[in-house]
Amino acid sequence: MADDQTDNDGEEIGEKTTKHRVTTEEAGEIEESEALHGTGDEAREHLSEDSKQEQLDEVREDHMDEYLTTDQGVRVNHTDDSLKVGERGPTLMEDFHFREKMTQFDHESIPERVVHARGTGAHGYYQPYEDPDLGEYDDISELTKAKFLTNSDQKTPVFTRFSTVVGSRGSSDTVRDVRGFATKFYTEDGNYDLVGNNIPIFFIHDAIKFPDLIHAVKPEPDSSTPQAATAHDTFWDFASLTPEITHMLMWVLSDRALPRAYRMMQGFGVHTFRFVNAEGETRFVKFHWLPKYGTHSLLWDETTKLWGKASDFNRGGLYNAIESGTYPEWELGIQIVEEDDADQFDFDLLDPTKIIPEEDVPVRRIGKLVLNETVDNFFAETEQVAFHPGNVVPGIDFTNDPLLQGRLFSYQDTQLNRFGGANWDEIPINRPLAKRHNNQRAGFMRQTINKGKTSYSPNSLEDDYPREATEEEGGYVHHTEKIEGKKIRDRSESFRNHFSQAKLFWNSMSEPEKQHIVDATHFELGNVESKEVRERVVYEIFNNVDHEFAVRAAEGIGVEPPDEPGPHHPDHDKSSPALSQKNTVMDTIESRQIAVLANDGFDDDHVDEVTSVLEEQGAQTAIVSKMLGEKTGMNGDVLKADQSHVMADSVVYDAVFVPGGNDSVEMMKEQSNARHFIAEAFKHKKPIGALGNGIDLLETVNLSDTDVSADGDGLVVEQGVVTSRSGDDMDEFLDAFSDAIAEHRHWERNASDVRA
Ligand code: HDD
Repeated sequence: MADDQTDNDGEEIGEKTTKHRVTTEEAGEIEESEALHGTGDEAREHLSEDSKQEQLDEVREDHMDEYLTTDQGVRVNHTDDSLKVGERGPTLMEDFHFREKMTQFDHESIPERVVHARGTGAHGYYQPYEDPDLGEYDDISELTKAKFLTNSDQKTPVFTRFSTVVGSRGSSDTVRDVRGFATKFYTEDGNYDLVGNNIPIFFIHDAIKFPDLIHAVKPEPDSSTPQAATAHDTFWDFASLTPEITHMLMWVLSDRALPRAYRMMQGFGVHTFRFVNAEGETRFVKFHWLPKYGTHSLLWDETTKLWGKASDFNRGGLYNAIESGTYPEWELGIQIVEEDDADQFDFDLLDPTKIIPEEDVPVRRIGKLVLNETVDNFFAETEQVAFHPGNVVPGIDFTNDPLLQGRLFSYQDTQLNRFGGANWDEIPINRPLAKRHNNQRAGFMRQTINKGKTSYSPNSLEDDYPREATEEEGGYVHHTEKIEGKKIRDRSESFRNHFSQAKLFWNSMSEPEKQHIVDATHFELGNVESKEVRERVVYEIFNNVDHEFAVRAAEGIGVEPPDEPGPHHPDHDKSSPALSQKNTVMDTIESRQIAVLANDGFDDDHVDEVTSVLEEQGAQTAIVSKMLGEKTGMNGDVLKADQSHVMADSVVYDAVFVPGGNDSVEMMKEQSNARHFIAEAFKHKKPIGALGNGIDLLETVNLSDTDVSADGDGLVVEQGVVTSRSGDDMDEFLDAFSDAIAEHRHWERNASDVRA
């Protein structure tokens, strides 16, 4: 078979793949047989957006109006006491209900994922663009024969799981970490898994280093601390000795590692993959997910508070967005490189620590992903979903990226550990919509009942079914590539430039973004006890990226700043605007969370108008009061408080609005929690709106000591603080407030005089 695949002649390969069975004489018989058994294309299911849900419906179960039963279906008449000899006597072995209930419980947990244990997922669909106006549409059937990427009439059902990498299953969502972004497409040609991250590159070149990387970053083996954090000796020790990690360090230290929400982060396939078209021509491709709501981040200070106040912040955010009908959405982007152009870059396309700058190869937007359905059962769906980068369909193929090649082994293997057997692909969430027939028919927990006598190939007893498909019939044929070489354990010279793109990243950051990276080094390396490690990171890694960066990092961590740039520092001032979050989408407030601070006596008109206009634009508002319960406005409107100050701080919201209303505002001026709410929102550079004497609450945080003024009768807009004391110019106020929210943060604000 290997010989067959070195031959690029499609016709011949097609013939050979069916060599055991299809003789010309038998052709008529097979055609007849196909009609009976349904292997022909015409018999393929036509998928719709709902196909996966319909398949899952077959196993969904609702217990309403049902009796409690044992697993054997016997109705249970008493589940609160075990069967005993006398009221105070020992429990009896014959209590089958107790035994079953306890055994099931004892076996409820499965091993958590060794990485990406903490996550959440949702159902949705992918659809290629049909209308060029919706994106930079090209008919990409010239590039790939993958039907789910080219047939714009079809919505392919998907399941997407987001995750953090390092923390265990119960860890906090908002830690500094890479986020996983894995999507399973249930295509008519079988399952395709795009198992990516929210950062376009990776830590290491070769999968053989993955266990070292993960051992270094996980809690240290003696103390088992810290949880879900890179800020400790072993990670930075490994990093300081592994210069290929440099580019990734810059991303992980940046705001990208603190996404505001899963729906507000990019995704990347990371590796260079290969597209194959119907003619067998191939091109290199990089995949991008571009979020409709922009790429926005939390501030470090917010994340640490969220660990306590809302440790499920990202998980809950995805669930609530979907349940409220604000569906998370991404465009799928591709960067294409012709095979002949692969050598034009100053890096190797097979090196997973490099991006292709978007300014060099633009991202073409070819379709959209919409997540519109939450799961019914977290364990059955999100925990049991099993991804594998090796799950590809015709039209998509691999490259020799050594990280990718190693992943192709690891994922299948890890599922065997998680599920304890090979039949995990039969679990409903993993089951493809495309028909499955093969000779794998046994193993733990086998669900399918395969009929027939034969489970081998070739066979003559059952007409050689299930039979191989030719390429024309949709059979997957691996890309033919001529490879010659010596067997060596080494790394390509073309992988050895570790610092150039790290410098590109640093150069591309706005000043606040640079400051956040520096602040992150102070926390991360500040937590490293070994001075030697701290020094090595500064002198051998950071100083070979950018001298100024290295000095700023050194100053905060008790390391003598270097005198001059490191010997390998790249002497270029190139930048890539696409890398800065400053240039992300800022024209929508859809899915933003706005707190409205109101107590009894609030101005009903202010609340009514502001909340209805913001919600019309897709934001969600929540009334935050001192206590839960009903609040009555000055004109008699009654509102229910969604949150009390004890429950929710400003860190949970994107913006805050303070309506007027004497009693309401006077009460809040006396409440330290309400003042803290405003001060913290201000410090975190969030948009703040206030009408009427709501402005007085803002004054309690010493706005006058900052550069921001709320003086004036009419509309005043300054550094994201939008006020109007008269409230007469409501339309202008709403426009300005909405623009301020769309901007997300107001970096120009100097919040250092405000104590939060
Ligand atoms: Fe991995 C899980 C993404 C490198 C081995 N990986 C996992 C998940 C994501 C990624 C999103 C979670 C899937 C889910 O939600 O169930 N991994 C990546 C990316 C990488 C990468 C984008 C680099 C480009 N991974 C990588 C390497 C190896 C692994 C080099 C090993 C050689 N990854 C695994 C794993 C996991 C996994 C151990 C744990 C759970 C699982 O697979 O299903 O096999």
